[in-house]
Amino acid sequence: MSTEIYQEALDAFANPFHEFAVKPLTSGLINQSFKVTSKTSGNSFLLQKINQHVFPVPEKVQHNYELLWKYLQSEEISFLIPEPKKFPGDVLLFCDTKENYWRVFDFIEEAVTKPIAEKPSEARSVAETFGKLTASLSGFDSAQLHIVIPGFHNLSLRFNQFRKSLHSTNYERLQKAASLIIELKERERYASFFDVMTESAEFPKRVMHHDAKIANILFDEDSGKVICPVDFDTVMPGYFFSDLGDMIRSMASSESETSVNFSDINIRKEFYEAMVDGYLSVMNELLTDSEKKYIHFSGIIMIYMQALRFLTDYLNGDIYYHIGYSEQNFDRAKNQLVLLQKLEKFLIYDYQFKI
Ligand code: GN1
Ligand code: MG
Repeated sequence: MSTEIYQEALDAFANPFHEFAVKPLTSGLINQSFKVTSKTSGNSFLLQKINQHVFPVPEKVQHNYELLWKYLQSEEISFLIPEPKKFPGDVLLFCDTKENYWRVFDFIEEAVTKPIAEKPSEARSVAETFGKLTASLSGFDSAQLHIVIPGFHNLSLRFNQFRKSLHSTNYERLQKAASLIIELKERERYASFFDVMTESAEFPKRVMHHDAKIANILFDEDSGKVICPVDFDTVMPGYFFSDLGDMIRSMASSESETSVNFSDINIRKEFYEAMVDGYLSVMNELLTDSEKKYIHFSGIIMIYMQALRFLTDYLNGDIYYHIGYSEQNFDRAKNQLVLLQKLEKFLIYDYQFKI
């Protein structure tokens, strides 16, 4: 009898007498995913264990996805998202005897993901795609969505969590992080600016993906075209800068977020401009004047937030993000801080930006 973590869920979803090849997919930092392929038919599906430390009520995550799926189907909006598959009993979630929660998606074949954008046109189409997601859902009542992680992209909250992590007793880590801590503290004004912005009616809540990095886009292996976004766990009402900001974070950078070649991290102007242009080409009508005026804050807010989150987790002892090696959260935070510094310089010189 196999003791693999996924076995019970796999048996519940599929015919236990069939043989399957199961391949772990390792790129996510939160959930555990497996590509399962039937040895008989050759067809595959995606089996995923929801991280309950991050999503304590998995039902809420699945409820949100079902709402989105149904809305996008019923409105006949041509916006593709992966089909959620049901377990016997017509349910979207399976709880195994260890109280792990599992779900299944249609597996989209001949698709690839990328940690970094290869050309500006690619960055533009990703920006159009995430823009279209929000635009397609502009008629959807976002109040129906569960807030799966309260304050998820609230920069002040993230700053406060960072401040608390400074009380850590891991002195070795505090010492190693000393210069990063100073740099991040010096930028507290971004959190204050975030508060001012989000208190104003000029910054309305919209349906946001909240993890709009390029790694969450499937591309067609042959044509290189965008197929669809994935990872909708954090779709919630939020502010416009979340998605554009995560795109800038993951596509304007010349290095991926896992890179430790810190001196090679730069802002790629053509990619940056392609994204802002692509996003506006879809969202221009929906955005308020203030949102457009402050559009260049998007990257600043999200990169700063990610640097805070990675360093907070490092100081807290790696309790949130999966890590591949002991100092990875430190390296991730440093990567994001360097990127933030490069973006600040870029915006000051190229956009006469005042920060
Ligand atoms: C996490 O879902 P995943 O592993 O792609 C995180 C995002 C971060 C991202 C950094 C729920 O994304 O907020 O931006 O890592 N998701 C959650 O790559 O915290
Ligand atoms: Mg995610």
